Formats: sequence, structure tokens, C-alpha cells
Amino acid sequence: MSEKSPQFRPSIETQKSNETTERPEKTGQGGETHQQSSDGACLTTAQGVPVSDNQNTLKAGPRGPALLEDFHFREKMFHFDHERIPERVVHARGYGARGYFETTDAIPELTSAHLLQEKGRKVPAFVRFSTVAGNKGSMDLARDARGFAVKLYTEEGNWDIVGNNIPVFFIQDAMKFPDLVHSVKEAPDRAFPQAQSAHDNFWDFISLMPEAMHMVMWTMSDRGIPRSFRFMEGFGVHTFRFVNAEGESHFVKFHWKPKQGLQSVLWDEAVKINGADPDFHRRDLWGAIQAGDFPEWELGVQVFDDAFADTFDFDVLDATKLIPEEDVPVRIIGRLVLDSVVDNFFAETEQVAFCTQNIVPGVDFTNDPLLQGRNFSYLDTQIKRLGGPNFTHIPVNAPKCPFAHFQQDGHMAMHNPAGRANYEPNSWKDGGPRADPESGFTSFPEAVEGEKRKVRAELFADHYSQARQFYQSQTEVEQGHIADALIFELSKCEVLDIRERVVAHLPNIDPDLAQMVADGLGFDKLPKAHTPRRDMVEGLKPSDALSILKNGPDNFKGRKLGILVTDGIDGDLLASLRDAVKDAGGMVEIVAPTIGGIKTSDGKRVPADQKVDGGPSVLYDAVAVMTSADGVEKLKSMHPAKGFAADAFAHAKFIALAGEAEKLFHAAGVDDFDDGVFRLEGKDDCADFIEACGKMRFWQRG
Ligand code: HDE
Repeated sequence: MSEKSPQFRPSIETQKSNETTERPEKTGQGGETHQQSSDGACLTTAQGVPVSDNQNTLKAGPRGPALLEDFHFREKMFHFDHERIPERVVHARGYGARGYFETTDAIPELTSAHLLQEKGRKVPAFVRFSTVAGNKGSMDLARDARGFAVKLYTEEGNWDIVGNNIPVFFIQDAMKFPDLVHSVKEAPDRAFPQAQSAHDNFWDFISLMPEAMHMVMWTMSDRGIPRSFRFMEGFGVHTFRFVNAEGESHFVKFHWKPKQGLQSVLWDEAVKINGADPDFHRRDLWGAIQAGDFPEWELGVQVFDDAFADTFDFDVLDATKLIPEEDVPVRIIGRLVLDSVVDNFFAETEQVAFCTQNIVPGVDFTNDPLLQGRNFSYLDTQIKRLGGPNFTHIPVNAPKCPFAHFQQDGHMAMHNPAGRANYEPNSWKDGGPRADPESGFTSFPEAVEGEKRKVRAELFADHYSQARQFYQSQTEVEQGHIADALIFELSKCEVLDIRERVVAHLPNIDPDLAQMVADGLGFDKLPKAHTPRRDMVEGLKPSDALSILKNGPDNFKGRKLGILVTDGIDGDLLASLRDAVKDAGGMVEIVAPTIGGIKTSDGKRVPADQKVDGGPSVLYDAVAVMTSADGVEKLKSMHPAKGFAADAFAHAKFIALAGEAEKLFHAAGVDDFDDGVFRLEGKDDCADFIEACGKMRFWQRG
């Protein structure tokens, strides 16, 4: 046949999408086994039958009823009707990316994990970042902890480190997790508020759970509103075990340290970003990876033994406590690089199933009661969420090393073991796999003994000492933010009693903090402090590692400058500013009165990335405003332009002015410029400005 028969012509949709869709380069780590052909192909049903018309249902005459026999329509609609799966009960909103982990310092003396035996061993990784409380469609800049879940596809199976960006947790025993989550999520009767802790139910629960006060200090700090997933730390939280080839065990805590430095936003920015770009964090990660600016973290371990655990002021099995880096230094042993976005969000990010029980030989659990509870919960929840026990057949969850077992059948079984033997022991020649006591996973043979009782260990009862240590480790600016956050959140509580009960915890943490919050809430006097259940540990030293500002970046790499421009500006100066940002490894967005952009004084057109009301200054790490005399008059008449200037100044950003830009700031009520505001005349000014921007904020502005 020389010609294709008519029904094999591509449909209109296929042709169009082929013209416009850019497909990212595949690295083959995702859903390769289920890839459908799409380039120039004929549209088919899921059964592979070619489709002739994708616009109309089969009808009895042009105005007649639809016919049941239209299998194409029925299949299309049936599949659409079943597109949703249950969202995660917590951490529903998340964003994933692929990459790799590489061992940079081998530690065979500590663990027999194959991956960590030799420097340079490298395995694929998948990471999913998330907020905790909000639903799948909620906004990115909620005040919340962030999930930092890492799946390492090792040669000995999948190793999941399902962590957060905060090293401690609200509760000590898994028994309280459903209560905690119920309290923070929307109230069951009214179904609001969404994705926030600023409401009565949450603070009511917290006020009655003093063990939460340490993590509350963290979530009320700027850790609760990170600038980007790229600029936050990750923590395994619990104490785990490393076990070496000799069977010796050490305790270990896991840390992910961003090479990019730590950075957060201000609460006023968070509120505005949520309106301007609810996808701020996912867009940031997608954009950075697509631009080749791959985010990277170091894997650090704090390793300690029983002797340390026995003398430490707190119980190392208590997930509301951390071990200061000054007490047990963090040893860097590897690097995690995210270098590839997913091919398909649902296939990978939505279907990825992390389980704390996914560990490899050489790693083991401890008796942390939160961790023990998690080991049950994660497997259980995946069965509900992904519809059955075969979720490990989904490519993102499948091991990338050889695997062999006798599990079979169940919903959506993609591959059952071949051959006759599906049990063991058996006497068949090809009888399938056998357990190997040498290489197989062996639990650390910890001796255990005790009475069966619903109890908690004595040392767990100190709830304030480390909360105080955290607060005292912050800079003054950061302490102010914690007070402001508490005042904001408690002001959203309608019940006075709840506000008072929370504030009554604060004198145990810091009397000044308690007074600031009480004043901010308009209390006449400070409520009487709750009596600590256990004597507090005095004299804990502040730890610099706990502050964001003490661990910020010192350059503009990976950051974004927003340049508000008008017609008639100096094109050479704009080019110099762009060059300075590029040299520093940063990015630029042009914001203009119209999306069509502007014309410089020499008549060159500069396209815009954002129209001014779609590109408020909260989206940028620093801003520049470049205007002509006519241009500034136009900007002065635009409320969003004045907001751009006023917010940038109020949020302590570094600001550069060129042309007549001062006038816009005056119109926005900013009259006194400080050393965080730069005047751009030439190339050198641009370089000086971007160098200063490396500090991210001019905090002296207050
Ligand atoms: Fe989770 N948690 N969690 N959690 N968690 C889930 O598992 C749970 C806890 C964390 O991107 C769920 O697959 C219990 C601490 C992350 O897919 C669920 C307890 C830490 C993610 C669950 C905790 C975390 C989850 C919901 C207390 C930091 C998202 C969907 C005993 C160390 C993973 C799912 C992803 C998700 C249970 C406490 C981190 C229900 C019972 C502590 C990053 O299984």
C-alpha cells in the first residue's frame, strides 16, 4: 500500500500538540516502561484501536441521542472519572525531582551499607519536598514544616530517608499523630482554615501538649517559610543505627546541608507570594533544574555511641530533641544532586511511596516510639493511596537493583515471578531465590527487656530546655520574627483562654519573648507560667547551626533579581546589570508596565517576563528600578508599581535605582534611603550592587 488509509491520519489535537510541546530530555529513571508513543502518532484508544474523530460522540443522526456503543467515548470518560487517587493524608502538596547520590567519604568502619563502602559510589535518587498540613492544591508559602523525603535506589535495595526541614517533631509518641494532624488540618465542621496553623484547634492542642513547644519555636521561626526548597536543610529527625560488618552498632542522625546556603522569606512576603504565585516553590525548583543550576546538598551524619547517649542531658530516642552540632559534629559523607525534572508529575511525584521501613543492610532502627509508629503507618497508607500491595511495581518505587521474591497477584500485578515455584522451600531445579544469612538484612541484636506498659521514659518530660536553647541561638532579627509569628497566629485564635494557655508556656522558654507576645496580643498582664514537669537543664550553650541568618549565602548564586523598567532607559546600563547577575550565577526577570516590554533610549526592544501587577517585588531576592523621566510618571500612576517599591524597601531588600527611580519610591512613601539602596550609573556600580546582594537582606533597616 503506498498511501495510509484515512483512519491513520493523526487527529487535529495530536498534530497541534506535536508542534508546541517541548519534551525534556529523558534520563530513563522514571516511567519508561509505560511510555506511550506520541510523536506524530495516530490517536488510539487504550486498547490501541485508532481513533477517527475525537470531537463528537457517536449519535443517531446529527441531533440524535448518543449511542451506548461508542466505546471510544465510554473508555475516555471512564478513565477520566477515575483519574484521582486519595491525596496523602499529610504532606499532600509536594514536588519531586530526580538526581543522584554520591559517597564522598567512605565509612566502612561505621556501616556495612554497600553504598557507603567506597568514595565515588553513586546511585540514582528521587526527592519529594512537601508542606504538611495543606491539601494538594494549597499554596506553597504556608507556615509549616517541609517534608524532605529522599529515596536512594541502592545496589542493596531502596533506602528511604523520610525527613523534614526541621530536626525535631511536635510529638514524642506515634499514638498522638492522628490528634496532631486532626488539630492542624481544617476543622471538620467548617472545612477551614486550609494550610495553616493559625487557628483555635491547632493552638488548643499545642497549649495542652508542652512537648510540642520546641518544634513550635522552629515552625514559628523563619524555618516555617523557606525561600525555596533549594535553600533549606533536611533532617532524618530520629536517631537511627549504623551497623558495620563486624556487627558493631553506632547511633546516627542524618542531615542534608544545602550547598546554596539557608534562606527564608518574611511573613508579609509569604502572604503576598501565596497570592502572586501559589506555586512559588515548585516553579523555583523546576526553573533551577531546567536552567542547569542543579541544587545540591551534602549528607552529614552525627555519629555517637551508648556512652554519649547515657550522658546526654536528653533521651536520644526522643524526637522532640536534637543533638547540637557543637556536641556531636556533623561529618559530611556524601552529596545529593537534583539534575532532572520528572517526565510526568502523577507518574512519579504523586505515585512515589516513601516508607521509613525501607532501609538497607548496615542501617537499622532504634526504639524511638515515633519512628516505630511510622514504620507501620507508611506501608499502610500506601496500600490505601495507591490501591493495593503492588505499588512497588510502579517504576518510581521499583528497586533499580535485581530483586527476587515469591510475592504474587493482587491488584495491578505488573510482573509475577516466572516458573512453577512460588513457595519456599521447594525441590524444583529452578526453585527461585533463597534467603542468604551472609548478605541479607539482619536486625541489630539489641537485647530488650521490660514490663508491657503504656508509658514514656522519664527524660522525655523536659519540654522547654531545648526550646530555650533554640530561641537563644537566633539573631535578634530572627527572635523578633518568632515573636511576630506567635502574635500573628494567636491573634487568629478566637478563644482568649487558648491564647493565654499558649503564652503561659513562653516564660519557661524566654521571659522577654513571653512579654513581647503578651504585649502584642494586648494582654494586661503575663499569664502565670505553667510549671515544667521536670527541672529544666540550665546553661545549654547557644548553637550557631540553629540560626538561618548565621548560615546564609554570601553570594547571589541561584537567586533572582527583579528589574522594573520603563521605556527610555539606558540599554547599556541594563545590559551591565544583567551581566553582573549572570557573573554571580543569578537570574534576572524583567518587570514592565506591559508584557510587551519596553524600548530603551536607543530604540532597542526589551521583552518583559512579567507585567508589573504579575511580578511584585516579593517574588525576587533583590530589585532594581530603572526609569526614564516619562517612565517614572507612568509608574507613579500604577498602584502595583508603587507596591513593588514600598514592599522591596519594607522587606529589607537590596535595591538599585537608575534614572528617575527615586521618584517612584518617594511616591510610595519611601523618603530616607539607607546603605542598602544603591545608585547605578555604570558597570562598576552594577557589580558592587550584586556583590552586596549576596547578603540577601539589609537587616539594619529593621
Ligand atoms: Fe510522616 N507520614 N508521619 N513524618 N511524613 C506521611 O505517608 C506519619 C513524621 C514525612 O513525600 C504519610 O506516604 C506518622 C516525622 C514526610 O511522599 C503517613 C508519624 C517526619 C512525608 C505519615 C509521622 C515525617 C510523610 C502520609 C508520627 C519527619 C511525605 C503519606 C509517628 C522525620 C512523604 C505517606 C512523601 C508522609 C505518617 C511523623 C516526614 C500517613 C504516623 C517525624 C516527608 O504515612
